Amino acid sequence: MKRFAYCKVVLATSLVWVFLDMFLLLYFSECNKCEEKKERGLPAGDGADTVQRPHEGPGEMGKPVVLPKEDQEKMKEMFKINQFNLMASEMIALNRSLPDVRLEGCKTKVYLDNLPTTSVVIVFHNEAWTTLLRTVHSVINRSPRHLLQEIILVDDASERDFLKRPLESYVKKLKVPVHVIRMEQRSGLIRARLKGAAASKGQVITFLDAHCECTVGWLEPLLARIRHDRRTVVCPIIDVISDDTFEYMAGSDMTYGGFNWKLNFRWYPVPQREMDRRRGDRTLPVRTPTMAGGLFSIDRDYFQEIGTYDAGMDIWGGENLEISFRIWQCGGTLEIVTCSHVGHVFRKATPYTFPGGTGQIINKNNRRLAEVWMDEFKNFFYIISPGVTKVDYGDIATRIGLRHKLQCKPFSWYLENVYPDSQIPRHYYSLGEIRNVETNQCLDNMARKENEKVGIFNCHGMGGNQVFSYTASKEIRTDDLCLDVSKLNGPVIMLKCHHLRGNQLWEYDQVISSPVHALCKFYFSNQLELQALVNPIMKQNMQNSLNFFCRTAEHSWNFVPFYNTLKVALARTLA
Ligand SMILES: [Mn+2]
Repeated sequence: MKRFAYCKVVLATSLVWVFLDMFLLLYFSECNKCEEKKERGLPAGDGADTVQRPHEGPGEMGKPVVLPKEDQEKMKEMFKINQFNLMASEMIALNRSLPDVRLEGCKTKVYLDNLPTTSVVIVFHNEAWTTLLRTVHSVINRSPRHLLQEIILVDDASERDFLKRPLESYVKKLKVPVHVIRMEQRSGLIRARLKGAAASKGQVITFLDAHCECTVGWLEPLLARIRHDRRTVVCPIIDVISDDTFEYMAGSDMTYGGFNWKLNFRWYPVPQREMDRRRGDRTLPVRTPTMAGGLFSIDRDYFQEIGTYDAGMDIWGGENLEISFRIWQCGGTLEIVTCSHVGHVFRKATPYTFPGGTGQIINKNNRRLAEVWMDEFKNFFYIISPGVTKVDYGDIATRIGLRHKLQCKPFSWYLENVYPDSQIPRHYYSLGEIRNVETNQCLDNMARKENEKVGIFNCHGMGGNQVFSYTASKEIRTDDLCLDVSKLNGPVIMLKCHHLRGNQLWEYDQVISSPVHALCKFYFSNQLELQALVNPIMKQNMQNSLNFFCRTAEHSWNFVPFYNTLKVALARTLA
């Protein structure tokens, strides 16, 4: 009996101890995590973060600055200097607080301790003091100190005095090394970045624009991807800083980079296949076909290996698509890291002057891009941009040599594997005009925008607005717009191509009395004129009479499009 009582006591005390242990274990392990999270969440800087700093004053927490009526005149005058609201910018603290705009799932991610260090390279030309230094302060305050090697400011021959001595003495006092490098003459973004990159010592180079603001936790997820695979090139989500009020607005993680036939960079919705690949987890990086160009991180040695930038390109423009195509075609990966947010002041007009004129420079750069990387798909660019083929693009032998040396894949591979929803179709039947052979009138997009009617105009045979492609997925598209018949009794309009067929599906059938298109009285042609073509499929399939008919989601409608009986032919116009 006595022994039993003894046992009970021992059992009870040991149980107490077990519970106590478990409690302590849980308590401390939880707390460890908290400490760690706190550490990583906070910037290593002087406390200009979202937690510790008072959130009063103009623009704090990314709030818009609204100027009183009496300042409007002066504000408008100052706006012209940089093409953003300089007056508002000057009212906002250089280390203002910003909201944490990350997805919830991003805030708790933990990164390896041995991330590579980075040099941040910022090119500027006549930048405003406040926007430039707000960029610098946001980098310093929101980057873990041990990951930030240095900041390199490359001055592309600015004329403003405050960007000379005063800038140098200001940045000397900062607690991160900030070097100011000067270009001897106006050289443009591409060459200035190359100079900054050559001077950098970090394992990674992070390029930023000169009017950015980095938010909490922006750097670690970028570096973690490069640590994971050094051939991954990463971009943050680019948030919008209003050029009017400097309000900070979170960018979307549901768009990624593409381009149109004119080789303009454009944002498009992240397609379903990319959501599926990530199993719906929006905190995972998005594979993006192209980058916007202003903000990205790249392993320093890898940047050299894949051929930095095309030094034959001038000033600015096209270099972002060039490096995007090159990364993908030559074995790398390009991602948007959705847990990293950096704001950028988007402007409606450029304050810069370009030696030689913007248009000519961009045409030259884009020709180099098309000639080196795009193979036969360059025809889409040439046919929609009449005149561009006359622009001299210099010598591309070294870039072609680079492509061979790196054994880069063809552009068709890129379209097939990286960008199947591209505006340039991987497979297509025709690229040319759609002509009414009786009236010599052509379908013409009339430079109209999305949601407007497609027009008809005298054929000019110059391409441009009269270029349409009938693609293998049976769309009729002009650039990134598709002919769409979504309205009952309505006109045929141009809508963003959705790749879902439906109202954008155009069938052609050599048998005119096909039962399907009897429902749909829309047809383009009963006579085809087809000349030498880019694509052999075209020749084979389209030498005979060609009728388009629409097949839409609703088979039973009885609509009469506005050019119901238009007779057209497809002809190639590219010289
Ligand atoms: Mn910019």
